[in-house]
Amino acid sequence: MGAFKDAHGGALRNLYLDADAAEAVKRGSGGRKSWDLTDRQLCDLELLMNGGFSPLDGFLGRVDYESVLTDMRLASGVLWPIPITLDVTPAFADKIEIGETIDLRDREGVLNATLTVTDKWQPDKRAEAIAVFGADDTTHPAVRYLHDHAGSVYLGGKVQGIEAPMHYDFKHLRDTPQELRDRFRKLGWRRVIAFQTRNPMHRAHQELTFRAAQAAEANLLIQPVVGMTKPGDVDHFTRVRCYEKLIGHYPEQTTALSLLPLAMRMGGPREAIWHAIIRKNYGCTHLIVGRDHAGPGHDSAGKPFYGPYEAQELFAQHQDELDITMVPFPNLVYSESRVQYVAEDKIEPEEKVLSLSGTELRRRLQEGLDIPEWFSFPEVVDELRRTHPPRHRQGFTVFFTGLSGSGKSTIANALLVKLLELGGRPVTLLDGDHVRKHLSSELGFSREHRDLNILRIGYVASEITKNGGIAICAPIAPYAATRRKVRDLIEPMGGFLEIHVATSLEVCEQRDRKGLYAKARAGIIKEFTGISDPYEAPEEPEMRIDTGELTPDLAAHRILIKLESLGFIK
Ligand code: PPS
Repeated sequence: MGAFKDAHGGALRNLYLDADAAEAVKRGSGGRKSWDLTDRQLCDLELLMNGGFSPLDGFLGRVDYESVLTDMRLASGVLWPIPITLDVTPAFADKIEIGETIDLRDREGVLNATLTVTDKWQPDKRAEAIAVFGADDTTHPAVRYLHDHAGSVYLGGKVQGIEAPMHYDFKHLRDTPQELRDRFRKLGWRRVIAFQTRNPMHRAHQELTFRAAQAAEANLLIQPVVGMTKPGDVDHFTRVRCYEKLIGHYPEQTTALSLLPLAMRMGGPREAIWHAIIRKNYGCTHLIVGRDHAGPGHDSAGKPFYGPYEAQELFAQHQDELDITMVPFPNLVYSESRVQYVAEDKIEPEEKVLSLSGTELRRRLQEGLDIPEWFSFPEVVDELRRTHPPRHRQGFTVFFTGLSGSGKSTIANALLVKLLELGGRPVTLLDGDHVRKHLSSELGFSREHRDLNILRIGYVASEITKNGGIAICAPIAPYAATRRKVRDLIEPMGGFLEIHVATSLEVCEQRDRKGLYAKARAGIIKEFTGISDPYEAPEEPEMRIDTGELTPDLAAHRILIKLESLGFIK
C-alpha cells in the first residue's frame, strides 16, 4: 500500500501508560510545570492518545510542522494534512526548557497527559493560514481561531497518556478506534463506509448514506463530530438525539452510530484527507465525500473558500496512498414528479425540484411553521423543535442604552409591567443603578470598570435569555464595542433588541433629576458620561426613542409592537 501504511504498518497508536505507570507519573507531578488545555487542545489530545490521529505520537515538532504546511506530509513522507500543534502563551513558553516534561491538564485540573518538549518556536500564523486553509482571511473559522485564540508559541514533543478526557454525555455512543475496530470484527463487518457530519441529518442525508453503503456493498457508520464544529452550528446534544431517531430508518443491523470527539478546522480539501486518515484508524474501509466537504462557507469577499468538488479532487489525487477508499457523492435534490431524491446532475431541465435551505429551515423552526415530510423525518423535526422553539417561546433581552437621565429606567419599568401583564415568561429588570448596587458595587466609572459592568449585565442577561426568560437591561453602556460583545453573547441564545434612548445631552442636563450634571460640571463627579466621558451613540439599534416625542407609556407600547412584529410575543 501507500506511504501511510508503510510508515507504521497501519498499526494504531496507543499513547496511554498502563495503570501503575500512570499512577507513578501522577504522584511525581509536584515538580512539573502544568499547562491548562484549551477545549480544542483537549479534543486533539484525546485523538492523539487513543490512536485516532495515528501515526502521530505527540504534538508536532517544528520540522514536521513545516513539512505539513508545505507538502501536506510529515518529515518522514507520511501523508498528514493538518498541523496538530500545542499553542501556548509566550509567558508559559519562556519558563519551559527543551527536554523538560510538562503536565497537560483539563480545566478541572485533571492530569490527562504529559508532554516531553523537544521543540519550541514562534510560528508565522499568516503563512500557516495560507498554507493550510488557502487564505489569511479571518472569515474562515480556523484562521480566526489561529489569530484570535491560539497562543503565539508552539510546543512540540511526544505525549504520554495518563487519563482520557471525561465525557459525561452519550457514553453508550463513544468508542475509541480500538473499540470500533473490535466491534466491526465481532459483527463481521469487513467493509465499513463512514459518514462524517456536523449537522442534523434529514431525508437527503439518509438517502445519500444508504445509497453510498449499497454502492460500496458496505455497512454504514454514521460518525458525527461532537468535539468542536463551526461556530453557530446546532449543539451536539440536539444533533445526537436527532441521529438516534434517524438510525431507525435504516435496515436493521446494517448501520452503527458512534461519536467522534474531533475539533474540526473546516479545512475543506485538506480536512477531507484528515477525516479519511482518522476514519481508517477507526477501522473504516470507505469514506463518503460529498459536495463541499468540511467547507467553511464564504470568504470576506463573498466567494466560497473552496470549490464544491475540490475535496473530492484532492482526495482522488492521494487515493493510492490512503488505505481507505473515497466514495464521492453528488448533492441529492428532491424531484417532485419522481417523488424521490435524485442526484443534482441527473435532474432534467424541466423537472421541478423542491428544496429547503438551512436559513429557511431555521425560519420555519423559529416561527413554528410546517416542515414538510419530504425534507425530514417527523421524529427528527420534533427533536429540533424541542431545542429550537418558536420565537414566542424563546427568551430575549431588551437592552436600553442612553445618557444618564435620558429616561431609560422609566421606559424599562413601563415595559416590565406591560410584559408582566402579558405573562407567560419570567421578566427581570437589570437597571443601571440596581446592578451597580448588587452586582458591581466595587466598580467605578473608568472605561475598564464600565466594560466589566456591562459584560456582567450581558452575562446575566444571556443566562436569562438562554433559559427562556426576558431580561430588560438599562445601563448607560457608552461604548459601542462593549455593546457589540453583549449582543454576540446573547444573540445565539434568543432575541436581542438594542434600544437607544436618544434624549439629547441638553435635555438630560436641563432635567438633571439627580443633580449629577451640576456636580459633573463643577468637577465634583469625574468621568461623567456626556460631560467629561464619551458616549458612542448606537449606529443601528433595533429602535431609537426620542423622549421629547413619546411618553414612557407610548415608548413601552412601541417596543411591545416591535417585539410582536419580530414574533417574540404573540
Ligand atoms: S455604565 O457606564 O453603563 O457602566 O453606567 P451605569 O452602570 O449605567 O451607571 C450609571 C448610573 O450611575 C450614576 N453615575 C454616573 N453615570 C455616569 N458617569 C459617572 N461618572 C457617574 N457617576 C455616577 C448615574 O446615576 C447613572 O444612572 P442613570 O440611571 O443612568 O442616570
